Amino acid sequence: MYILAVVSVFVSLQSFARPEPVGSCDQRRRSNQYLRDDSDICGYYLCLSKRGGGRSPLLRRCAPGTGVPRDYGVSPRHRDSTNPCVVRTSECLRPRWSGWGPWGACSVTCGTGVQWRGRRCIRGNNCTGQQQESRQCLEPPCLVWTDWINSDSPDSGDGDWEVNIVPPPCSDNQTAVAIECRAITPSGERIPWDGPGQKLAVPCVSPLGIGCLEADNPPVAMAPPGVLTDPGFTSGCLDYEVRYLCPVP
Ligand SMILES: [Ca+2]
Repeated sequence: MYILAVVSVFVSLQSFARPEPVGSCDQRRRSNQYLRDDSDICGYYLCLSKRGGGRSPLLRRCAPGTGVPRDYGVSPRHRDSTNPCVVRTSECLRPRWSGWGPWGACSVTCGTGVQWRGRRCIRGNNCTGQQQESRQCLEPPCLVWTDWINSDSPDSGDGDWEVNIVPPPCSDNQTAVAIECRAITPSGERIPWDGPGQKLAVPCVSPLGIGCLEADNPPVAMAPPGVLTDPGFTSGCLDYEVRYLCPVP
């Protein structure tokens, strides 16, 4: 989980919200062109020619104590060919955080985990406060199999009933999402519950269980002495056991 959390932080740090220029560079212009920073009045974008042709915006910072008018690029009184750092402002002297980036991936794929997001100091390097923050995230519940449960035996004389397990197999009253059943032969071998010759009163269904009435099936020829409680009766039920797939709260 720790490794996943670190990866999550890394992903988050890679996705900081970045300022964007307002508008785009005019590719045909030869004179200077400045674009406003959409998130900060203390910086701007200068359209510079790229090697190989074309012009692209590059972020520049205003001199300390000067800033860009908030209506730069919007009001016609500001021409986009003159340096926009024409306002004197103390705001551009103080360190400042960027906005928070998006939340990173949850540290787990099921159950309760943690996710992170980050921000960066976009003015100076003395921003106070946390660069990252975390929160709890909830993914679909984790699922885990119980141990195999065998709460009844054909020895009891009424067949084998692995239904309505007490106490309930899943903790905190969670409902099992799946069940598996298997049969145990008198020799101890585990075989599929739906093998030939096994007629069941309750087939393997979730969350009920599995049940076999003692008179349902023909006698079990391989039953060893002592398996049957009534000397006059020959049960055909094998001994079943069940396990449940439970959500983990
Ligand atoms: Ca059983």
